[in-house]
Amino acid sequence: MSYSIGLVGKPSVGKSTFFNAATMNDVPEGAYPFTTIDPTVGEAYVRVDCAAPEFEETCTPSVGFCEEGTRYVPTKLVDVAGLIPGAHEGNGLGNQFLTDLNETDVLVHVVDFSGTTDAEGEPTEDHDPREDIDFLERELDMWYLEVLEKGIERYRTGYDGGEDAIEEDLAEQMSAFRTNEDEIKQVILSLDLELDPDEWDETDHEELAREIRKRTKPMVIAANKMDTPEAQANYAEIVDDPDYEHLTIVPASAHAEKALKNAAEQGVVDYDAGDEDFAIEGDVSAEQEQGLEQIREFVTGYGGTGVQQALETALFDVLDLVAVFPGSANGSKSEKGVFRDCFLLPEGSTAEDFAYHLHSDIGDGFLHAIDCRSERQIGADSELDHRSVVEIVSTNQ
Ligand SMILES: Nc1nc2c(ncn2[C@@H]2O[C@H](COP(=O)(O)OP(=O)(O)OP(=O)(O)O)[C@@H](O)[C@H]2O)c(=O)[nH]1
Ligand SMILES: [Mg+2]
Repeated sequence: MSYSIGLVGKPSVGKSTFFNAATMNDVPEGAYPFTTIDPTVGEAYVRVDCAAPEFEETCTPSVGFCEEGTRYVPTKLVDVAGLIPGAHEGNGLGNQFLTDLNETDVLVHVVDFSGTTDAEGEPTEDHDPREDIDFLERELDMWYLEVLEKGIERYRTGYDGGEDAIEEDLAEQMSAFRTNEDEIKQVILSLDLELDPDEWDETDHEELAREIRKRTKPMVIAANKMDTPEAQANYAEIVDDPDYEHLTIVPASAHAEKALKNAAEQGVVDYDAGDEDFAIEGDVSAEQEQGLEQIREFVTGYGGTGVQQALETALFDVLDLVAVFPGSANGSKSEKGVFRDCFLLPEGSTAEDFAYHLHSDIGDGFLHAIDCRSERQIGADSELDHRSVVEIVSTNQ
């Protein structure tokens, strides 16, 4: 299974530019709203320090690529159309886009931190990016609320004939959000509510919708257009605002990432996605050099262009995934393609989960696993750390 990251936000914040920079695709970008209409799916990458050098192996990735000891593990990236206020009621391009979001595991909310686009993506000045952060959360919450209320209705009318528990009806109604009865029940209890919707008021409905949204649509904010002084000023102010402290905000410039990747393709700079600096190596005009030096000031100041960092924050910090390499304990000599694969699994995954992830037959025949670094046997229940190298011993190899 590969994970999917959704790029969301109001029109003209730079979603497509971000998408193109991350995937090196060519989706139209434009300074007008709704440049993108259909969601576009591409392959982006997250970086993992490759384990192969520790084993004096070479690495031949089956997917993605490896560059000087860094594995670039593929992830799906979806460029969604812009959301405007009232999308849950069908405004702008409406509900379809909310539905597209359900196909994703985690969201990167691209926000125009420069404040030069209004709520609908039209040019303006001094727009407060906080309004956009609030708006997107509110829009998603309203959408969840609508579906939640349908679930309550379903419970009240005994829609499917049975005497289902409330969490059962809600989980069924909200199944597209990838939630389940246990999670719904946990959320209800965590808000100190009864397991009886007759005891809930409108505020309780809203809180429930919000809490379920938070759990099922975890989010990173990409503070985009940080190459502009306006965005830098807004960023400094917002990361200091206690009301926004709980958010994960990554400063980013999709423009800078794209410029550096283009320059790297032309052989003008030595730059790999996510690097915090670059070297100019080709012949450049004075003008080009000046442009690159401006970008350098930005990337060295913020620790990269932020595009790669936002994707990695989404998968490793927000979704808490770990990367696991299937290995071979006795120093195997490559025939098995020891460092072909690198899988992303939820944190807390055990050796046995990993076996099932490889193949259900391997899981069914699971005997034990071997931690290839220590060459020690590990049991079915041992949890795997990030960058584990594990061999599975199964009766069904
Ligand atoms: N300064 C600056 N401008 C950017 C950056 N990223 C995007 N832009 C500009 O912002 C405008 C909108 O970019 P798009 O990528 O088309 O925005 P979008 O969010 O996909 O817009 P819709 O498809 O209409 O929803 C374009 O003029 C881009 O050149 C950035 O990092 N810095
Ligand atoms: Mg777009």
